[in-house]
Amino acid sequence: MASENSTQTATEEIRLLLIGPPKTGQSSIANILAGHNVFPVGASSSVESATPTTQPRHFTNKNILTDKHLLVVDAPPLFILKDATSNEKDMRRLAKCVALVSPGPHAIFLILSCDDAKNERFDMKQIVTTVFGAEALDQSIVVFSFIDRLERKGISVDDWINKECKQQALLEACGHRYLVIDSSHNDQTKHIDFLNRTLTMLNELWKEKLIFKSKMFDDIEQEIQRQEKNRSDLFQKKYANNFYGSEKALRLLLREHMRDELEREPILAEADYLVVEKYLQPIVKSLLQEVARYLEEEIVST
Ligand SMILES: Nc1nc2c(ncn2[C@@H]2O[C@H](COP(=O)(O)OP(=O)(O)OP(=O)(O)O)[C@@H](O)[C@H]2O)c(=O)[nH]1
Ligand SMILES: [Mg+2]
Repeated sequence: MASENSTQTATEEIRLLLIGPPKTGQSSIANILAGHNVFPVGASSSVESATPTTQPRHFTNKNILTDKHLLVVDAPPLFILKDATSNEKDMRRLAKCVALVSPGPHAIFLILSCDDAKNERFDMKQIVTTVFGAEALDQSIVVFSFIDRLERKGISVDDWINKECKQQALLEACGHRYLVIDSSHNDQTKHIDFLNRTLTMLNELWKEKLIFKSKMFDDIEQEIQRQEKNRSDLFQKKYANNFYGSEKALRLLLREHMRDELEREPILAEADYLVVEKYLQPIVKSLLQEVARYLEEEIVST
């Protein structure tokens, strides 16, 4: 962790992408990782996803790591797709999040609750493979939330993971990397412990491979760089002329600016969307079946 008065300009960043089914405490965990309450957390009783899908989805903490920026992207639940006609809007939201972590995430956090009845409805292994490709699992960490519910039932986390948890195939595919947390509390000591465990796991993971890359991310990055070039005059005027850091640090600043634009401006999102669309079209088609099943079960259970 960075010291409070660290003055060195960051020249690198760590990008974390969080995905998972709705209502798993994903935004709460995103806040813990980001070190700030920036992602809206909703009431667990409401049926609708509490984090509005139009809400900003990214936050960069510039002080939490020594000499690095930490980008946290809280992706919308992958089950927001309703039917074939509402796909486009939802695909754009997903496309935006993919563009926000360009040129590729350093780690993908798959957020699931310690509730198998709920988890069984989502095949995260299949979803991650469909959206990002099977190699993305090599760069993924499973986070089980709601462990307080196990504790209340008198079940130890280890017992639950080893004897009851039905996510063994996913855990195996992710190299048995997992973390557990009760993300409902603002308990700083627990948060720091979780962050330390996260950092240890990330350091282990990065011994193998630092960034998850794919053809999709390469193409998106190319498009973003093209957009950055188009805006270079504007950037020069606004930033570069008064910037005294290194070239690398300036690039980080510009990317930060691009991400803000990406979330605000429909024109830029449009350009990115066109690039991502060709990847997401077939993905969405294959996800639709899963979504239809989820919605059917949701209707039955309400
Ligand atoms: N008991 C318990 N409640 C939790 C835990 N994590 C989050 N919550 C609560 O669950 C509710 C939803 O939390 P969020 O962080 O918004 O979950 P989310 O997955 O982002 O939800 P959506 O964005 O609405 O899909 C809030 O009331 C949280 O306080 C946990 O580990 N245990
Ligand atoms: Mg949320």
